[in-house]
Amino acid sequence: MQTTPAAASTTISVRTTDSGPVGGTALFWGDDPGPGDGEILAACDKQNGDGKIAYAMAQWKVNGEWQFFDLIDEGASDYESGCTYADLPNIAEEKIVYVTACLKSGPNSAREYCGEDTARA
Ligand SMILES: [Ca+2]
Ligand SMILES: [Ca+2]
Repeated sequence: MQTTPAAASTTISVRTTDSGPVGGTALFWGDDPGPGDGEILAACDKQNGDGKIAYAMAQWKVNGEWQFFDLIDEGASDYESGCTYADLPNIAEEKIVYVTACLKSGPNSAREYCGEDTARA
């Protein structure tokens, strides 16, 4: 894991590291635009027909223990680009969250082309 940056943003977009047009992104909102200030994670499949789906993961620590949440965006079997969103379990405000964006060949396939960045809950 990286060291904690001095000032991470509350809203970030993380790109997968594949070459050419980006295959996928992970989005994180540290403050839900709706009621409350909860956190939202999204995976976005940005490329139709490339045989890859998007994977997003968020990790943060509670009392020294790593917490973990992930989701995939299958892009309607890879024929439609878009995003899949999920409300995250409550994360303490200002907590640093590590957000990872990867591609996969299928829901149970290995993670590929992973990019990572940090945000604030
Ligand atoms: Ca928040
Ligand atoms: Ca795709």
